Amino acid sequence: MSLRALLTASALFLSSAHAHFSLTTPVSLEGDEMDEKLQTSAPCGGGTTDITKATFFTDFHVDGSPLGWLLGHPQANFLIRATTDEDASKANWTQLFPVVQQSGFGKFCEPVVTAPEEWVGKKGFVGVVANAPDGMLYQCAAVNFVSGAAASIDSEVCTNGTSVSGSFTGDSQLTALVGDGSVSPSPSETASSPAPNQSDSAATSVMGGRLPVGTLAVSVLMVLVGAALA
Ligand SMILES: *[C@@H]1O[C@H](CO)[C@@H](O)[C@H](O)[C@H]1NC(C)=O
Ligand SMILES: *[C@@H]1O[C@H](CO)[C@@H](O)[C@H](O)[C@H]1NC(C)=O
Ligand SMILES: *[C@@H]1O[C@H](CO)[C@@H](O)[C@H](O)[C@H]1NC(C)=O
Ligand SMILES: [Cu+2]
Repeated sequence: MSLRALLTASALFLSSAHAHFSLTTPVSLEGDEMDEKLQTSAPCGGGTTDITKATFFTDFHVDGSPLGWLLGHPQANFLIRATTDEDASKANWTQLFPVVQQSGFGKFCEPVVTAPEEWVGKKGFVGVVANAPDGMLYQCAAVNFVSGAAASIDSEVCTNGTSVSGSFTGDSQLTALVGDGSVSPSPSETASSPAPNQSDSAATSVMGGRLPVGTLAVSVLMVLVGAALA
C-alpha cells in the first residue's frame, strides 16, 4: 500500500470517525460548518434557534419528505421532531416519526416523513435528536412546510449505508423531548421502553470511542510519515 493511499484512507477514517452524527437532509442549520462540540446543546446543537436568523430553508412536503443523516457511532436511537414556533428553544415539539434505532456506522434515510397538514405555508424547524453512547446530540434544519409529497427522492442524498439497519424502538428519554412539557409519558410508553443497561452502553461507548481510536490513528500516521521522510 502506498503512503498516499494510506494517508487518504487515514484522512477519510479520521473525518468520518469524528462526526457524532450529521443531518444531511433537510440541509442542517449549520450547513458544512457544524461545530461538533456544540452538538450536545438542546435543541439545535450549534445552530440558531431563532427562525429569523436562519439562512437556508428546505421545502418540507407534509405528505412525505426524506429525512437523512450520517452516524459516526455503531448504534444510536433517533427522534425526528418539528415545530412551527419561531423560537425553537420554546420546547413545543411534535414527533414526526417513530423512534428509530440505527445499527451500523454510516448513512440512514427515511424517504417518507410526514408533518401535520395544517402547517402548510408556515416556516419551522425540523429537529433530529440522537440518543448516542456519548449522550443526547442535536441538529436542526430550517424548513418551509409545503403541500403534497416530495416528487422524487434523490438516491445520492437519501440512502442507507450497506452495513446499516434500522428498526423501531421505544426510548422514553427521546419521547420525553416532544410535546409542550405539560404531558407526561403514557404508562404504555414507559413500560415498553427498555431500562438503560449500564454495562451495555459502557461497552458500546468503548467500541465507539472516537478519541482513543482517532488518537491512535494519528500516532500511527505520524510514525509512518516520519519513517517515509527519514
Ligand atoms: C404547540 O404546538 C402546537 C402545534 O403546532 C400548537 O397548536 C400549540 O398552540 C403550541 N402550544 C404552545 C403552548 O405554544
Ligand atoms: C432505510 O432503512 C429504513 C429502516 O429499515 C427504511 O425504513 C428506509 O426506507 C430505508 N431507506 C431507504 C432510502 O431505502
Ligand atoms: C445488560 O447487558 C448485558 C450484556 O449485554 C446482559 O448480559 C444483561 O442481561 C443486560 N441486562 C438487562 C437488564 O437488559
Ligand atoms: Cu458522538
